[in-house]
Amino acid sequence: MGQLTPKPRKSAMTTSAKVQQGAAHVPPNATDLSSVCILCSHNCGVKLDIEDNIIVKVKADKTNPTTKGYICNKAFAIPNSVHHKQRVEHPLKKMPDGTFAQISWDQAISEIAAKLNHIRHTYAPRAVAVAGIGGQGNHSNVFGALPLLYAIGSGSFFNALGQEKIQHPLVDGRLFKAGHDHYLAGDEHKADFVLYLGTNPLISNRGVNATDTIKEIVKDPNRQIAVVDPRLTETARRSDFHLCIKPAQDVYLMLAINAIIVQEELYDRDFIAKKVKGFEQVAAMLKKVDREDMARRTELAIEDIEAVARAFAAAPTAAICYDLGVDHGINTTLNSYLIRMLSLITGNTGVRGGNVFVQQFGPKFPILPRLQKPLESDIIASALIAPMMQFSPNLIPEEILSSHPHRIRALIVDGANPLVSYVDTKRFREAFAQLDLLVVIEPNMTETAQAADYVLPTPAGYEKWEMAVFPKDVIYAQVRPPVVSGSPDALPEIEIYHRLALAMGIVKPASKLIYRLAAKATNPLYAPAYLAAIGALSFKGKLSKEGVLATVGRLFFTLYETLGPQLKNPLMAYVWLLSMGYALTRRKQFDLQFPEFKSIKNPFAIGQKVFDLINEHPEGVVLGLMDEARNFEDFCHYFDKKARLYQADFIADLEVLMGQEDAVTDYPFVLDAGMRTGWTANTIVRDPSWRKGRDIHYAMLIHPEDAELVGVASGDMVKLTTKRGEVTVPVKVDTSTRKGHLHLPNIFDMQYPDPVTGKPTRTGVTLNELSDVNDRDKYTAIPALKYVRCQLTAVAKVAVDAMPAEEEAVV
Ligand SMILES: Nc1nc2c(c(=O)[nH]1)N[C@H]1C(S)=C(S)[C@@H](COP(=O)(O)OP(=O)(O)OC[C@H]3O[C@@H](n4cnc5c(=O)[nH]c(N)nc54)[C@H](O)[C@@H]3O)O[C@H]1N2
Ligand SMILES: Nc1nc2c(c(=O)[nH]1)N[C@H]1C(S)=C(S)[C@@H](COP(=O)(O)OP(=O)(O)OC[C@H]3O[C@@H](n4cnc5c(=O)[nH]c(N)nc54)[C@H](O)[C@@H]3O)O[C@H]1N2
Ligand code: SF4
Ligand SMILES: [Mo]
Repeated sequence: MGQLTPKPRKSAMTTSAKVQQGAAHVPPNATDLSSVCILCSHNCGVKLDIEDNIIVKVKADKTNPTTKGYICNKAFAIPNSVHHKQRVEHPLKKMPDGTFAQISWDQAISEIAAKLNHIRHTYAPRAVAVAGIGGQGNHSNVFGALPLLYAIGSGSFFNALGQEKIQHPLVDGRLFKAGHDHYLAGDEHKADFVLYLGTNPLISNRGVNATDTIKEIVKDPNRQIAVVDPRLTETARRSDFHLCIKPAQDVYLMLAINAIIVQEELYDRDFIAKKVKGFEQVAAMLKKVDREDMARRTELAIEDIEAVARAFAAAPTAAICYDLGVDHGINTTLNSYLIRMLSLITGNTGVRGGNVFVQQFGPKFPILPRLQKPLESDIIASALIAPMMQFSPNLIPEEILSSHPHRIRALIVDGANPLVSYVDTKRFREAFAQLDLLVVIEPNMTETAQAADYVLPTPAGYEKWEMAVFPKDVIYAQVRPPVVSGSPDALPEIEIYHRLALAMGIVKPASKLIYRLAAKATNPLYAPAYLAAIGALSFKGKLSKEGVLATVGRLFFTLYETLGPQLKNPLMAYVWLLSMGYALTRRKQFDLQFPEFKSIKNPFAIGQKVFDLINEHPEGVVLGLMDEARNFEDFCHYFDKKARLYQADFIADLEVLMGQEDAVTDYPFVLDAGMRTGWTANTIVRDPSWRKGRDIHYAMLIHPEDAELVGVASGDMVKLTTKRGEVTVPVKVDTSTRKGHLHLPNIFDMQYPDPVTGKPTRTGVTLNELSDVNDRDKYTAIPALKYVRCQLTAVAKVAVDAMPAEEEAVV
């Protein structure tokens, strides 16, 4: 049954008071405040001007040490993401009649804490789950949400990376025994040859300052680009080779390219001898691959594939950059494997200009023990960025609907909008209806918030202290202060989790001694004593994996409670811990950037230096460099520093695929359900007025011959049907699209009040009414959003006054 809720202690009040005070003290007018753009993971540095507490101007920040003045058009939508009509201002509770009532924080926290305690004690800790965290640029919530799960012993963690990128660490874990704190990225800005697979960086800005990088490559006669994409994209137009592949056939293309390199002996013998184990077994498979048959499946000319394979192998350095075209395709894990195979056999892994292991700021921290397997599948989790294993959000519905007593019953959604952005909205709605508790932590009244039992308001990423921790090719940190103040009744996520932890009774009160040590923690002589004290307080004498995790969880909360109030914002307590951990475990990288501090021996003094540097540089600071000569060895954790190229199950799967043909289906078209355009930013900007021009930005691209076949012209509506649902969308006839292929921008329908009538109005397409939670990768459950089979039928022209406002313009 529910546990008693301890009374809030004095220390907690101190921290909370400080948080709120911080928000209130932002000056209403200011210019050139350093911040970042949170609309994609590139996190460009920006300078913001503020008038009357409104962001009025966004400028590129030339002083940001990684993006150096780079931005794209979307940055100008930052104000729209903050100042709009759908903000949540107070804690809300769903009433029996379905409306929301405003409640106090004390009521919200004590009721939610009692329910979470009841669920974890009556059923199992894993019945409490978290979905979301992070998003594109507000990552501070990780320091609250994960400790809460750790402290109660739940491994039910689902994150956006789990639905697009966890196949990368899964494969890297097997091939290199790599940890969570790395990402194997194409080093395209230094490469002689770049293979872009299923990505359109000129629009999505993937990589390092993509537009500038691509311009430089195009200008240089000695560098080349190959693009594999069914569409003649903006990036493909700039390429030397465009392989206009049949959708979802990348696995055959990659088999062909690897096979050509082995069959023609174009591989890098020295590199393989030094760094690769298992090449012979893989080569034996590749020698048998029938390249002509692979070409037939991809609908590419074999000569074109050979030209790309040979150019890749011949280039002094060659990088592979791949993204959703492959990640959200079918066979996503096998493709990640084949991509690493190509990089390894051509000697391009861990090499500048090839694919390098990049990392984020923080300590070299081992992946925390795996706590659980899913109840309903064999899918395993992987850890990426955070040391905790995460699952694909695709598993959430079945883990809620399971008949197992330990099924998920309470879900905290924080930094995600599952009823819009997660796959298979219908299935999610069915599952959410079976939850005992849905809590949504949000700055905005989203579709998921509407379905919640409690909505907890949190400041937007420009109204609180924040940071973003995506890996880059330098070790980099930028912690940004708020630039505007939001609702005085909103609380940063870390404060919300801390209050929950107190109310749930999962943290012990800190002694006066710990407070005294905390007051001196920023003195390197006292830092070890403070860390030892909070470690000892958090440890409950259990060395089991649950015990270790719970210690970590409690330590994070005690740190927040005791060090947080000493610093200019409680978030800085975590930054301080990361700084210490970084200095203790990655000194080499720090020394490469700051050779002048080599003589300082005390790692805690270096940690304090790191912390001070972050405080002094709200525009961001480079804190370390990769050791270029040992990049491979630094991240390949096998004792002999050799990659394990041969993976028996992957090879067996590939052999099966080579013997299979495409299944015949009733759905003749392939839909790319989420193309990035200059006017898409996931679900972050709800107010659609940032999209300029008269076009319908969410119109679906269709090849001219297909349009003729269906009997539609640009601006006409079609009914698009999949096995899961149907939508009616306008089309745009587009000659760069491949026949049989369709692209819908990832502009979701997030109903927003019309500026004149105030009536909720369509803003996009309910894309995930079309997708199926079961169309997923067998290793990771990553959804095949780039391969949604569908049918099209023309919709009879509708009278203009029956059309929603935005569609009138084109009919
Ligand atoms: N402007 C903008 N930028 C963004 C975002 C945004 O919303 N807007 N979102 C950010 C996020 S979260 C992400 S994950 C990234 C994604 O960034 P990208 O992956 O670069 O973007 P997409 O447009 O989703 O897909 C890339 C390409 O895959 C191609 N493709 C489709 N099917 C296939 C296939 O079967 N094989 C191959 N080889 N290619 C295929 C498409 O034609 C498309 O050109 O963008 C980030 N950047
Ligand atoms: N059909 C289809 N579905 C897709 C995709 C696709 O291409 N097609 N792309 C997928 C991809 S690659 C991604 S990355 C996901 C992204 O989808 P999600 O994981 O849902 O993430 P976001 O769209 O970034 O937005 C998350 C939510 O965070 C809220 N938010 C903003 N700032 C803060 C903050 O400071 N704190 C908190 N707590 N919340 C905040 C926003 O209001 C928004 O509701 O979508 C996926 N879904
Ligand atoms: S949306 Fe544009 S400006 Fe914003 S972070 Fe991404 S690339 Fe930079
Ligand atoms: Mo993404």
